[in-house]
Amino acid sequence: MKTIYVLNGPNLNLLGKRQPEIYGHETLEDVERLCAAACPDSHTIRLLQSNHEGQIIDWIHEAREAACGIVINPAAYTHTSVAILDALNTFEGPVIEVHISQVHKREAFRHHSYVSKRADGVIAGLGIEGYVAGVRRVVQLTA
Ligand code: DHK
Repeated sequence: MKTIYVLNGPNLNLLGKRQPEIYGHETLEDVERLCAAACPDSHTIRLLQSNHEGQIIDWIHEAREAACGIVINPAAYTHTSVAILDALNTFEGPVIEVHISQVHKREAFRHHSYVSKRADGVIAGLGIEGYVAGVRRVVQLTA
């Protein structure tokens, strides 16, 4: 069984409650359910969320041994974190970057992503379906 890490950054624990006009009404539990349902028998997901940069980096290090691929919504760390980029650069499998909102339609500071310098695919603006697309892509690349 291959494991896909689905990593989530700050404030995504409030998904469904936080600015639903931007991020929607669905929760991280909904994301987990949809991603699990998108996996064939050969794959499973481990969905994690933290408001702390170092914790996300520790999970990326853990993924080096434990995961076949990573789907990551780094949230605000997308735009600021060289440390998360560096951690992802130590990971050998596919990395798919997901943003629930269409970041390029939003404030200019959301247009730049450090994580995109490593990501094999970038998805923005599909709502939580973006995670499902990310998981499907990792499955395809690691079948
Ligand atoms: C989520 C966040 O929390 C923001 O900081 C990013 C991203 C966008 C999203 O669309 O999922 O800028």
